[in-house]
Amino acid sequence: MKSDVIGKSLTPLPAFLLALLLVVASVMSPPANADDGYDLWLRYQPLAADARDQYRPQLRQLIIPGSERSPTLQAIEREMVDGVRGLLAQVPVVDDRIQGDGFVLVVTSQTAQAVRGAGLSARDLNDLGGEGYLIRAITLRGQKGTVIAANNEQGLLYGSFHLLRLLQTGTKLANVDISSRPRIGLRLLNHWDNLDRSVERGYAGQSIWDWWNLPDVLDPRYIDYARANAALGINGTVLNNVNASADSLTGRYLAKAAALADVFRPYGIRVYLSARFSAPVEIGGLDTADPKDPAVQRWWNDKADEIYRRIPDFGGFLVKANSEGQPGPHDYGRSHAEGANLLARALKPHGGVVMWRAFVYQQDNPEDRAKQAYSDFVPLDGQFDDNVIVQVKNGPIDFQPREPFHPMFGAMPKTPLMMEFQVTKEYLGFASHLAYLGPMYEEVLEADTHAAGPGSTVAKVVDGSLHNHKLTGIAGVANIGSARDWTGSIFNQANWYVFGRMAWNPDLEAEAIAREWLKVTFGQDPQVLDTGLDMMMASRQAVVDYMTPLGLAHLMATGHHYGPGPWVSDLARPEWNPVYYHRADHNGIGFDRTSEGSDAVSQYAPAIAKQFASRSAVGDDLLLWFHHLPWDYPMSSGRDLWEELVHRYDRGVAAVGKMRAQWQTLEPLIDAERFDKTARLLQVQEREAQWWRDASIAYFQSVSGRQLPKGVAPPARSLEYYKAVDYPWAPGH
Ligand code: BDP
Repeated sequence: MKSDVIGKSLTPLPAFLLALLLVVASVMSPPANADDGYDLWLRYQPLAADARDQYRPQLRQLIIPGSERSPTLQAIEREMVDGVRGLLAQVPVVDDRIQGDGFVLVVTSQTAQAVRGAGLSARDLNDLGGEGYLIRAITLRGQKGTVIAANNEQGLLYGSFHLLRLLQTGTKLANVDISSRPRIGLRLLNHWDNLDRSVERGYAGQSIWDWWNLPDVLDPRYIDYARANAALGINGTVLNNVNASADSLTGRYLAKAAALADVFRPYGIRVYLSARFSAPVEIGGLDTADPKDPAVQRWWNDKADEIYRRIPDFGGFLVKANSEGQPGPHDYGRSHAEGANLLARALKPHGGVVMWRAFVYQQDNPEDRAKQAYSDFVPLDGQFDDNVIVQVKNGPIDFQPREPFHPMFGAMPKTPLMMEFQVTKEYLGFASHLAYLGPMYEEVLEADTHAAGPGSTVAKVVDGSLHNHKLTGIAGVANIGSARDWTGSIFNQANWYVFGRMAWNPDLEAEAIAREWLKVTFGQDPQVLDTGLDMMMASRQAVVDYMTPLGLAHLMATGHHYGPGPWVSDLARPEWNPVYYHRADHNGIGFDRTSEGSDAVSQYAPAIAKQFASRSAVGDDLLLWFHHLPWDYPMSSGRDLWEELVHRYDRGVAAVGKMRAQWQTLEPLIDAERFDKTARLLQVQEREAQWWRDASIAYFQSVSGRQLPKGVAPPARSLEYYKAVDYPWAPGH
C-alpha cells in the first residue's frame, strides 16, 4: 500500500480513446426503445448533457488504496467504473494515487494512513458502525475530490452505490457531506421459492434460483440480484419458501445454497434458509421432532455444524411452525419458545439467528383470527433465547390492502420483533395492478403503539430503540422472479426498491423514495416525475377503495386471492371465508372488535384501544375493521354507510381511470417498451377495478337490500355472473 495517496498531475484519457470508447458503447448499448427493465435502478443511462458536464470534472479518477483487491473492492471498482462510464460517458482512471482534481477516494479505517491522508479522523468513522459510510467533498493539498469512507468494505460498497445514486438523481457533489448507517440490522428478502422453481405468491415467472443446475451453473443474474440489493442496503436473503421442504437442508441442497452464498458474499448479502420443523424426522431418520428430545437437539446441532462448514457466514433459519398445517412444537405439547430455542441453540455457537414467525392461527380456535398470534406469543415474552427474533406481519390478519398495525408490536418488550412486509402483491392485484406500497409501509412504521407512551412508533420497536434490543430486523416477501423485468412490471420494481430503502431507514418518506425511484428508473424529466409521483402516491389507496374500502378485509376469491369473492362462505375453516371478515347482513356490515365483540382492541395499549373502540375516533379507513355498523350509519362525509361504501368503490375505479389517462400523457417521454407494457397493464387494472366494484356492489346490495344512491351506475352484470367467474390457473398458488 502506498503511504501517501496524494500525487501530482492527472493524465487525462486521450481524446481519441474516449471517442472510440463512446462509439463502442453506443453500438453495444440497446436503443432507448428496447428497455425491458432488466437493469432496475442500476440503468446507468447517459445523463443529460448539462449534468454530464457538471459531473465529469468531479469523477475523473477512482482511487482505491491498497495493492490487494478483495472481492468486495473489485465489485466496488466494477460498479463505479461501469456507473460513471454509463452516466457520464467518461471512463474514470483507476489508480492508487491522486493525480489532480476530480478524484473519488474510497477508504476504510483499515487503510488508516489513507484515511488520515484524506483528512479524516477516527472520530469521523466512529458513528458509522459496521455498515455505515460517509461521502464528503474534500480538498487534499489543493486537489478537490470526494471521499467515501467506512469502517469496512461493506460500508464502502453501500457508499459507492449511494454516490452513483447522487449522480442519477442530480444531486450536486461540490459540498456533499453525507453520513449514513442502517437503523435495522437484518434487512432481508424472504423468497417463497420452491425447489421445483415455482414461487408461492410469485407473479413474475419462475424462481430466479435454478436449483436443478446449481451449484454447477451460476446464472449471471445472481450477481445482478446481489448488486440490486446491495444498492439498497439489503444484507440477507432467505432462499426458500416458509412452507419449506426439509430437502432444503440435505447435503445436496446445502451445496446449492453455498454456491449462491459465494456469489452474494462480496455484496454483503448473507444466505438464510427456511427450516421445516419436522426435518429431523423427514431427512434425519428420527421418529420425533420434539424439542425436548436430546436426539433432536443433537440432530439440529449437527445440521448447523454441517451448514457452517459449507457456508461460514450462514445467517440462520426462518421458521413457520404450527401455522396453516406446518409442523411445529405444539405437535409435541411444547411452546413456540421451546421450538425456537431448539434451533437457536444449534446456531448459537456459529453466530446464527432464528427468525420465528408469529403468523399463526389455529384450526378449531374460535377466537377472532386477528387475536390469535398475540394470544399465543405475548405470554412467552422473556422466554426466547437471545438469538431468536420473532417475525411479525405488519397487520394482525394477513397482508391485506389495509390493516391496522399488529398488536404484538410494542407488546413484547423483552423479545426482539422483526417486521414482515409483503412486497409481492398477493392481495393487491398481483403484478398486474399498479400499487406502490411505500405509503402502506410508511403508515405501519409510523403508527404509534403507545407501548411506552406517545411516540412509541412501530419503527422504534423494529429498530430496537424502544426496548433496547441489539438484534433487529425487517423482512420483505420478495416479488422477484425470472421475468426480464424481475418483478412482472416496471412499477413493481418500486416496491422492492422502497422496501430496501425503508429497511435501511424506516423513517424515510414514501413520497421522497417514489421520486427517487422515478429518477433512477425514468430519468429527470419533470413531467415524468410529477405525473409518475401522482400516480404512485394515489395507487395504493385506489386498490383499497376498489377492493376493500373502509376497513374491510380478506374479500378476495378463494385460494389464489385474485379478484372479488365477498360471497364465499363454504370453505372448511371459518376464517378462510370472506363472510367471516365482513359479517354483512340485512342490518349492517363490519367486524365488531370492541369489548362488545371479539375485544381485539384490548390487545392494543389503552390509548390506542380507546381510539380504535370509538366509532368516531377510529377514522373511516379502519371503521369496519373494528366496528359492525348499520347500513344507515351516518358518516363524516354526510353520506350514510351504504352510500359511502358505494362511493368508495366508485372512487377507486375513477382513480385507476385517472392513472391510466395520466400515463398516456407520458407516451412521448418514455421508451416504447416500458411505456406500452405499463399502458396495457393499466388497462387491465381499470377493467378489473370495475369488476371488483361491480361484483362487490352487486353482492352487498343483495344482502343489504338497499337501493343504489341516485346517479350511481348499477353493476354491469348479475351477481350470479360474478360468482361464476373462475381463474383455475392463476399464478402463484
Ligand atoms: C398467506 C399466503 C400463504 C403463505 C402465508 C404465510 O396466502 O401462501 O404461506 O401467508 O405467510 O398470506 O405463511
